[in-house]
Amino acid sequence: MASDSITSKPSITADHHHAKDDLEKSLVFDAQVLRRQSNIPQQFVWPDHEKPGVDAPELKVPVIDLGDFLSGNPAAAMEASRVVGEACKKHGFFLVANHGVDQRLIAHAHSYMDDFFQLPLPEKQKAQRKIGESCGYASSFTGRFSSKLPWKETFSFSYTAEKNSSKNIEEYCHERMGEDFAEFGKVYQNYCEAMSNLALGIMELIGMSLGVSRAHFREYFKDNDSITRLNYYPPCQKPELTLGTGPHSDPTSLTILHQDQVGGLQVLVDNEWRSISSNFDTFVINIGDTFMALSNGIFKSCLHRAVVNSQTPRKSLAFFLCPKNDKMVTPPNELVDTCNPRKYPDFTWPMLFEFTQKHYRSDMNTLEMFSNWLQENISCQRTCGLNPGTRVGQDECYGRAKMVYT
Ligand SMILES: O=C(O)CCC(=O)C(=O)O
Repeated sequence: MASDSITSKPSITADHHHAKDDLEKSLVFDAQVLRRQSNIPQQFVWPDHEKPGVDAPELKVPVIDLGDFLSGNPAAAMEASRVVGEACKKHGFFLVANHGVDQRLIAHAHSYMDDFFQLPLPEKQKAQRKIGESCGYASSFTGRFSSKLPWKETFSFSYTAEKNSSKNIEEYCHERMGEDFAEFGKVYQNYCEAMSNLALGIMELIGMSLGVSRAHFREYFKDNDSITRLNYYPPCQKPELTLGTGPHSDPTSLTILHQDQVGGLQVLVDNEWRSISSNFDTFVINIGDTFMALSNGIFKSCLHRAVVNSQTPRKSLAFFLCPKNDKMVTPPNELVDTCNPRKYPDFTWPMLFEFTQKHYRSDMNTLEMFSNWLQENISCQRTCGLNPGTRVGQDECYGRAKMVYT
């Protein structure tokens, strides 16, 4: 999950709202116009060391056939969990096939994306996402950052698996986009439900592979408060200068990505960018920072990015599994001992989310920076008696990195 995933030097800044104000006045990412321009605005040009190279060799990631596991075969579950464990210790990426998600639902989710992103900009902006929110439309991140902007548009939804709140995406779409979007909202509500179920199945395999009970992480994520993001990458006439999504590790727990046939996802393994080829029949799964903390650092959350091309728009749908908002992110006892002591402090997902939205652009160091920041705030809390993030007028208590923002 690129936070939207533009990297910065690892520092916590307090004055980004000034740059933001200037930008809001000047730059608009209207994909219908920009996709044809032979020169791209400077804000989208990435530094030389981060520009995409020529061709990234393919990364062969394991394809886990979930068919037998889902139909209850214990030997298949053992074998699948072994392969999942190996991949998650190495780079955190694997594919799942025969996943049981209705292909028609996936096809609908893609076709409604085409309809939405082809709308004129003012129509899409009816659902404009505000800074700090996790829902809505964003045309690049022109309102948030001043450089290294991603060449993409996104539409994000919050999803909660808790019973009795099952219609939230439908309601949101209806409210922001109007009655014509009722069916659109229903498709993504159903898609999120399917993703949440799939994620809980994968959590069983992950629990087995880590040597905790099969039910542990399934139970932990049962009431997940997750996010789905539709990524739309318009063609770019200078694809060698920019990135669709900048290098980042996902701050969330587990990502289930469905990409169309165009391709563009790349993962950094052994210091080399490698591509993950697209296959409409599979989902790409990766571990995020929150799960890295839950596994006490045993599973890796790995740096990835997306490149763009000059000809064809590209779409991907990302479901970011997150714990229920009030759940503490703390590893099970089985994963902590004297040889493998606690690596990260306890936190809740909303604390990490807020950190990535207000104080830090997600990159490969997010979890480490967040842990340091939390430790500082815990000691500050002991001194000043306030919880991290407590508002005092317009100020907030953030330890040594005291933040002031409006
Ligand atoms: O579109 C892709 O392939 C990657 C998307 C991604 O990394 C994200 O949305 O965080």
